[in-house]
Order: sequence, then structure tokens, then C-alpha cells
Amino acid sequence: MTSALIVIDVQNDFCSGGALEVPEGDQIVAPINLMIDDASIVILSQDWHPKNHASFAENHEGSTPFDVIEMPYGSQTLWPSHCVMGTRGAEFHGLLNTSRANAVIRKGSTSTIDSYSTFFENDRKTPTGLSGLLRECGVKTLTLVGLATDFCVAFSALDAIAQGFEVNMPLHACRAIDNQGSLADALTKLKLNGVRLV
Ligand code: VGL
Ligand code: ZN
Repeated sequence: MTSALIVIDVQNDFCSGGALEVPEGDQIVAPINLMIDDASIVILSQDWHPKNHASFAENHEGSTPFDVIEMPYGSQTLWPSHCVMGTRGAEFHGLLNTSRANAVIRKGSTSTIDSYSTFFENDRKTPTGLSGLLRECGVKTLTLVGLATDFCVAFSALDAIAQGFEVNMPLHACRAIDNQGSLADALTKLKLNGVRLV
């Protein structure tokens, strides 16, 4: 049975000194590199926003990071500006082994909508094409790792389940933002939906 390793958003802005630093984010690079060595299919995802992106607090007057606003597709946490396309912050962590990647999926490039998941934008409808790619390659089982456990990895895992894949999430290779209980909420949802937390 074919499986794929999906490495979510291991980018400078989510690592130490980055614009949206995830605590201990750097610590997952070494374990992920080991998993990359053993994987038959490797997909990397990259958060890739235009400067005027609607998820940036800076683009909403009077807002500060971590405020929550209502958008046409639901509530949206506002973030410090991060992973702006073409900047150093959007590049992969310098020690991540990107050489064996079969494909890189970029997401969050439409200014009006965020995309935590590497399968669908936050409207839960607009696809990135990843499902089709995996299906065409005969992939049935996914291992999801990366940043952040409670946002992009969790949203990707839930979409993957909804798309009919079996999903493993080794938590030693993920780290969380954990804003206002977001990690506990995500872990509960992941378990309920059949994601295997290992
Ligand atoms: C992410 C917040 C905003 C993530 C991306 O990779 O988890 N979180 N953009
Ligand atoms: Zn983002």
C-alpha cells in the first residue's frame, strides 16, 4: 500500500526568530529529515501569502495579532504578517532536506482567503490539487508532520480524512502555536475524526 509523507510549513517564519515563531519549531527538523530518508513519496507544503493577505492583522486597521474577525467563510484569527511570498521568512528551514521532495504545494496565495490546510482553502471548497495528485499516485496512507500542530497540520489531517485517506500524525515531529486552548481543541477533533496520533 502506497504511503506519502506530507511535511507542513517547515518555514523560517514558523521557526526561531521568525515572524510567527512556533515554540520549539526548529526541534522537528531533525526527526522530519529522518522520516524523509525513509519515505517513498514526499510532499512539502509552503504557506505563501501576498503582502496584502486578509489574515494579516497589519491589513486590518485597529487590529492586533491573535484578534479574531468574521470573514465570509467563517471566523479568522489575525496573524502577524508571515510567509510573504518570495521573502526569506517564506523559505524552508535551512536544514530541512528538501532534495527528495516529489512536489511542493503552496497555499494561502489568494489575498482574500486563508488556507491552513494543504488540501483546501479555509472556505473548505477551493482545492490545492493535492488530493488528486496523491490519488493518481495510488496513495492510501498519509503521515503528516510539521507546523503548526493545531492549525495547518490539524486542518490538513481533517481534510485528508474527509478525502478518504488514512492519516498518521506523529506528534514528536509536530509543534503547536497553542493560542487560547487551540492545541487541546485540535487534538480532541483529530481523535474524534480518526486521525492516528502517534
Ligand atoms: C499557520 C497560522 C497562519 C500554520 C499558517 O502553518 O499552522 N498558522 N498561517
Ligand atoms: Zn499563514
